[in-house]
Amino acid sequence: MTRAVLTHPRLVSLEGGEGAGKTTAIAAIRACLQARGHEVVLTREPGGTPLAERIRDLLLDPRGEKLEAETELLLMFAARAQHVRQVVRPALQRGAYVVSDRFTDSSYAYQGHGRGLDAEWIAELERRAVGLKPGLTLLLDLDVREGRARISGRDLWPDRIEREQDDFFERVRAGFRQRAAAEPERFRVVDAGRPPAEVGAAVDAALAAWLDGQA
Ligand code: T5A
Repeated sequence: MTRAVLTHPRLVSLEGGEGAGKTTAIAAIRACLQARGHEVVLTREPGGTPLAERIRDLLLDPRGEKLEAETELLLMFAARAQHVRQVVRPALQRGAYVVSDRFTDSSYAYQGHGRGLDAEWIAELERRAVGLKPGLTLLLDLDVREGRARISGRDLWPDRIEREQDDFFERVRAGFRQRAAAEPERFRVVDAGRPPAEVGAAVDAALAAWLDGQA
């Protein structure tokens, strides 16, 4: 049986490479939606439920045995299946906006483009384990070295994925940009190389224009 991936207008995702400023930009998204009187649920991937947060810990812990690319992909989707059923769908059903710091596009970019896993396999997991995609995805696009420089001052103990080399993150960035070009109605690309206040204003403007277009 073919399962469809439905686009939900109240599911908004924020994507980007390491240190792109997602955490900072999410405040602008919440403020914009709340100013219009909407309930907002902020969440993140991998994570968002107690079990999915435990899977996140497994995924990001740099210690122990090497995590194979296939294992990494399946753990991302195990966390996502739990997150979608326990948090995302119930919130959408009661009328809230769900703003997710990363969603399935990260699996296409990191595990697909970054690790080289088959996009059709990821699409099959998306159809079977997720079944939903955001109505709006804000992609914070940033030079790889600049993103890494931003987080290098913060992280004394980089996580397992942050330890990858620049060429991995260049493939991830190209993957995000390719997805944005393929789905221009869903993606808005924001230049994240500017000061935080300017990035926040650009995120706010992109979201407001998109919401006005929905009305
Ligand atoms: N992952 C995730 C996959 O491989 N597949 C998947 O399917 C999913 C869902 C965890 C990791 O999991 C991977 C991707 C990740 O490697 P994460 O927690 O979102 O995902 O990890 P990061 O992207 O690494 O999160 P960061 O916190 O590092 O980045 P943010 O949230 O984009 O950046 P933020 O806002 O914390 O800012 C980073 C630093 O930069 C400064 C901030 O003050 C902060 O110090 N900063 C700026 N500095 C200058 N100018 C600006 N405009 C700035 N904006 C922020």
